[in-house]
Amino acid sequence: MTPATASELRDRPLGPEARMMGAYLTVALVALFGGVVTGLLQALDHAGINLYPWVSPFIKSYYHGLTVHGVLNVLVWTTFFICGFLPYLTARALERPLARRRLGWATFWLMTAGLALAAIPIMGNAATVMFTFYPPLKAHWAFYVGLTLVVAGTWLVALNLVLTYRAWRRDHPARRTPLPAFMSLVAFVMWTIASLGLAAEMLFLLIPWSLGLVAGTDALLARSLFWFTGHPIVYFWLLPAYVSWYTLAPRQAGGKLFSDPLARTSFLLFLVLSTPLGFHHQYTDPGIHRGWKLLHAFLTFAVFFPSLLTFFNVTASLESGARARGGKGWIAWFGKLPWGDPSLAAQVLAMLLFTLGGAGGLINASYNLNLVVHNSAWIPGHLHLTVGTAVTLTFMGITYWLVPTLCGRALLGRRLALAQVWLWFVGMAIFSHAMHQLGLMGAPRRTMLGAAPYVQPEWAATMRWVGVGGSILFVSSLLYFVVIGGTLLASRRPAPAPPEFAEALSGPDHSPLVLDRWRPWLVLAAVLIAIAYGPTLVRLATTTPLITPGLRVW
Ligand code: HAS
Ligand code: CU
Repeated sequence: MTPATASELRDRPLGPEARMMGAYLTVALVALFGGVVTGLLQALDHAGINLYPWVSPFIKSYYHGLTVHGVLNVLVWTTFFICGFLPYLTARALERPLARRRLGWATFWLMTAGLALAAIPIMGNAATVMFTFYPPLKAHWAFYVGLTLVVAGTWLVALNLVLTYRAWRRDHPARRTPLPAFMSLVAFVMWTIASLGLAAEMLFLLIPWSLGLVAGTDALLARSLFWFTGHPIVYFWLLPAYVSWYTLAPRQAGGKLFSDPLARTSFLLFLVLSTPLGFHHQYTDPGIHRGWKLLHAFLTFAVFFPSLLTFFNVTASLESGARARGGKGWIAWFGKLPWGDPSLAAQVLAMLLFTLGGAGGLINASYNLNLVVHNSAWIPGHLHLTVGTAVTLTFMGITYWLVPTLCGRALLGRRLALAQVWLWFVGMAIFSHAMHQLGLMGAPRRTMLGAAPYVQPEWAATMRWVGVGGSILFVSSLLYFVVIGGTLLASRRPAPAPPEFAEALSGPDHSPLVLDRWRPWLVLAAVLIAIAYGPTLVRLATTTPLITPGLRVW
């Protein structure tokens, strides 16, 4: 079969890659819906409104709802969106279909089956362990097995991307990999390395334990393996948003990508630096030497750098667009961005809040300051600016061109979509500010504060703002589903062409060849991981007795 050309792929909205994207997106959107509904209940609890008795046939407790919220939003919405989106963009960028289409569909069904398996105990309140599932909290085995199947599915997506890239490379031995395909590959290769920790935790600890094959487990070893994956997973969510910020948003803004080589550099730094720093989630855990924790702190500061490169490069790219549209001055150009386009507005607003979330990340990463914020409401404040806005609002913005492209109908309700993205921005600013502040006042995270006897009088006003912000976010989500649903069901106008990939002011041919090589970066990543994790993981794995019994506290 001859590969389809880019224009064929584009003009054939329901081509195979697009259909697969549509399938993943459907699951992702259903998950997001469940996630935002449970989120509202939590925010209202903090404002003193307890709706849990009303939903008790479905949601048995605050902690049951929190598990549903976390799993659906950060694990399912993100992962399913990404597994559809990056292969779809890669096929467009390489101007060829995925190497193994049937493998692609088998992967989708494997992941969906895994999700369904995990959903049974989650909905049945037999896996109320939150999205981090720290033992000794113990879930039903189907929860662990189901999530493991989802992770195995992501590896098959990676395999398909690598095979597609290799076939393209055979046909184009001398060309630089097109940027969107290169970035998608980096994201999936990084994730494949990073997910080994979670796979080990599932296969050697949690699955045998939940099946009763071993008597006990160990919290520290499990947490260490979890965070081996749990930190880099945040970049697995973030990098696809970056792909859009680098390769599509500049064009949507009417400009060009400032520097292609700098963009590649940033992604290669993520490949090398994303994994060896998970101890920044475990500064307070006993049993890990503080020297290793300090090393992970320094490496966390290092992985901050590729995001700074992104800040610079993306801002310069947006600026080129705004100036081409008549923008002037040092700052005033910002107003000349095409703010009437909900897809771009969503992404730029996501960037603005992410700037604050990134600064907060640096505070979390600082070994000593972490003691002030760890396990406090500050941390959910941080994660809602990052995965809850940088990623989620960007993905929503992407769907504002993607859904029309997939269904062939123009977006219905552009103004409603604009209201939606601004409401998300405002709602999240209020919500996350209140959460950060509560954390600094000492309020714990992951707690039904509405029922806590130790709530301090000075928390009360801020807790109400959590409810206000959460309610605005919920309204924004409803508008989002109205716009998407309306487009699918009621739009009668044909869809405009999807955004083209941005050209670069400084293009790929300016980049040194080493930026299109894989081996040196993979070796460097492996060496850093071995140094940062090797001694601790070997010691824990060889000396830890697996004797802790499971707990079910819900
Ligand atoms: Fe984080 C905890 C440190 C980024 C998600 N993080 C979490 C948790 C989650 C999460 C879910 O070191 C909670 C986990 C749990 O349940 O326990 N995080 C960081 C650092 C970064 C960071 C240093 N986090 C993320 C991203 C996430 C995410 C991204 C999801 C997608 N985080 C931590 C630490 C903890 C933590 C500790 C543990 C805390 C504890 O004690 O438990 C950095 O990667 C951030 C870098 C970001 C920047 C911003 C760059 C800005 C850009 C926008 C450009 C803007 C433009 C607009 C162009 C440097 C790229 C124009 C703007 C103009 C102003 C003109
Ligand atoms: Cu982290």
